[in-house]
Order: sequence, then structure tokens, then C-alpha cells
Amino acid sequence: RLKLSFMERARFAKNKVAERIFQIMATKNTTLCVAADLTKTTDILNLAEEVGPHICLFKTHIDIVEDFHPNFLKHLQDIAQTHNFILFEDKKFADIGKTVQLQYSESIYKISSWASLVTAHSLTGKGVLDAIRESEGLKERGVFLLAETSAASSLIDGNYTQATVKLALQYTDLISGIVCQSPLFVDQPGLIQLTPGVQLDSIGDTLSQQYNTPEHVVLERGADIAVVGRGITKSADPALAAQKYKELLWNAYKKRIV
Ligand code: UP6
Repeated sequence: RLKLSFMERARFAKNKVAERIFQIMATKNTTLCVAADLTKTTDILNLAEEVGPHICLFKTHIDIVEDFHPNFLKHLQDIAQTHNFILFEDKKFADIGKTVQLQYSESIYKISSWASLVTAHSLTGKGVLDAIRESEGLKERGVFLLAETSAASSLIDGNYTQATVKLALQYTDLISGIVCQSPLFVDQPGLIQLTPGVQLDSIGDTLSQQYNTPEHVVLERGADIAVVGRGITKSADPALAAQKYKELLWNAYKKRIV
């Protein structure tokens, strides 16, 4: 995986959204996922417009939005289409399958109807993935399964991480990739490694978040896509910051595949 180009890897993808991500990365020259952790819909829409040309994925936490309105999603989908990026709800599903199904398809958010991608914990096992697979929603959907976290205080150990990768490999039609901090599945070119905890000017926050640089996560940790939140959203010029992260990440990827 680490030495192949995204174009080459697209044909190994068994999940449709993963295949699309590879194509977007290869055509837009970007492996940047922005974490839009903002609480006002207008701020999220403005951010999407500003960083849109520089990203492949736009990651939301829809349940932190204060003024949620279904029209907001329509606007967000329009922006995603204009700039060719994918909407990604970082729900981190972790309950029994039936509850996950309700959280995924029902409520005011109806996540399965607009988010091509979601995250899930492997904690409760295969029921979560069966629930997502069997739910109604967009035709092409994918899941990023969380095998490691960027949090210094994480309770996840090596056994959990390995068992998570094993579970992911049993659901390759549904799984777009794995959220992790190290190159866990180098023999699986069709799966995407998504790595959060990326920022240039900080090593962490006061709540156990830990940061690495874009070069480090791509060259040392095996990241395909890097998630950047506050490094971009708190910057004076998010568009410029996104461009900078995009270029650093892309240069590191080019260096890795030669
Ligand atoms: N995230 C992590 N670490 C993980 C998994 N997910 O930070 O292991 C998510 C957070 C947040 C984003 O939920 O949305 O990635 C990171 O934001 P930051 O760059 O502002 O720290």
C-alpha cells in the first residue's frame, strides 16, 4: 500500500466510496480531510466553501451544531458537489446494531441520507457493521473503523487494534478504511488509512489530544488521509491554511511512493 499511487490503488478498492476517494485524491492532488468542528451552520458552510478546493473529505460532528436545519445539509451537499469532496459524519457508532441503525437512519439528522462516510467503533463487534450495511440510505456508503486513537489517554491496546483490522477485512464491501495512527494494514492497498491528530504549530491540547506534523504522519505513520481540525479552523485564513496542509501532505505522499 505505502509505495503504490492512489490511482493504482483505486482498482483494489472493494468499497465504492473508497474507490471514489482514491479518484478524488488523484485528480485534486489532495489527501486532506478537514474536521469542521464548528457549532453554527453558516460557519460550517463558509468553511466548506473556503477549503473545498483543497480537500477530499469534509468531516462533521453533526450533533454539535446549534442551529441545525435540514436545508443546511442541502447547501452542504451543493458545495460538496461543486468542489468534488465527500461528506463524512464522524459519528463513531458504538452501540448495539439496532440502536446504531436508528442513530444512522432516523432522528432529525438522517445521517445515512447525506453522509457517504461514517466512522464506527469496533467495540460491540460485527452488529454495528451489519446494521449500517442493512440500513436504507445513499446508494454508495462507506465506513471508517476506528482501530487506534490520537488521544494520549486511550484504553485501546494492541489486541483490540488487531481484532479491529481483522473485523474490517471481513467487511471489505462496506469498509473504506481504518482510523489509526500507524501502518497497520500495509498489505491491503484497497483500504485507506485515515489519521487524525495533525497540526503544525501544536503538540497537543489540554484534553489529551496529541498532534504530529503532516510529514510525520505520512512518512512515518502510514497515513493516506490526514484529518486537520483546529490547525485550519482556528487559523486567521482557513483557505490558506488548508492549501498549506494540502501541499505538505501531498509532497510527503509523493516522497513516499518514489
Ligand atoms: N478524531 C481525533 N482522534 C481520533 C479520532 N477522531 O482527533 O483518534 C477527530 C476528532 C476531531 C478531529 O473528533 O473532530 O478528529 C481532530 O480535530 P483537531 O485537529 O482540531 O484536534
